[in-house]
Amino acid sequence: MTTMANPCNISADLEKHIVKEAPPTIYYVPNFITEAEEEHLLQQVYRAPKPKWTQLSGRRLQNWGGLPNPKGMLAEKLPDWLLKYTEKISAFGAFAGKTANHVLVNEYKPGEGIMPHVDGPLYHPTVTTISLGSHTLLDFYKPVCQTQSEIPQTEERRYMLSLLVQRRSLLILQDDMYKLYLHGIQGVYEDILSEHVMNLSSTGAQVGDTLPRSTRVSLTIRHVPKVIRANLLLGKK
Ligand SMILES: O=C(O)CCC(=O)C(=O)O
Repeated sequence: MTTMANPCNISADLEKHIVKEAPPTIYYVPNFITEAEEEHLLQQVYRAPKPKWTQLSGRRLQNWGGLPNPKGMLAEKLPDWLLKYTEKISAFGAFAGKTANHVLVNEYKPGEGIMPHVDGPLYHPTVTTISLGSHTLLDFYKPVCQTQSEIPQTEERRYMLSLLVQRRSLLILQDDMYKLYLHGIQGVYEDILSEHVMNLSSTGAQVGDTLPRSTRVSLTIRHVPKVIRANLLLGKK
């Protein structure tokens, strides 16, 4: 992909990668990075000291750029190996002219996942993800409807669609796919592709394929609007 001139609008390059079969708006860019870049990024992730990792049930993570919270993120400088990608993705207009300033690194072993959730108001309403090491299947769900109380609103009933997120790809979620619908990853060892996987035409995979999972590392790249700079706290300009 070539970079665009005006980072305030989504680039024409990116428009080509809209997943038209899904509600607005999903961009899926296969092979966004090369194998060499993937290897380099994985090396950098695993080079981080042990205390950088936070172990959760079902995954572990690293926070880069600061810890977002409702009062504002105490911003830390991103390392160069991440800056290269936050700047590149921001230049496509993914954050409406702003530059991404936060990266969450998630590591999922086969059998691990993340519960359905929305990313919420701490972030500019766009999430961009580079995947390393393995594919995953990202599932989307309708929110619980407050007015329909008679029918049990199970996860199964609220399930809407899935995306095959391949290693080295870039995924961008905006609009309703960010704000309204929940996303999650089942903790399974393999994925069997169904007709509910909406981006198959850009993956080379087919309905019925069984894809065993390996360890996946995702770089979740976002913009946190409310930041407190460390030097302000120290009274420096
Ligand atoms: O690993 C992913 O692709 C999803 C991560 C995610 O949803 C999150 O960290 O909130």
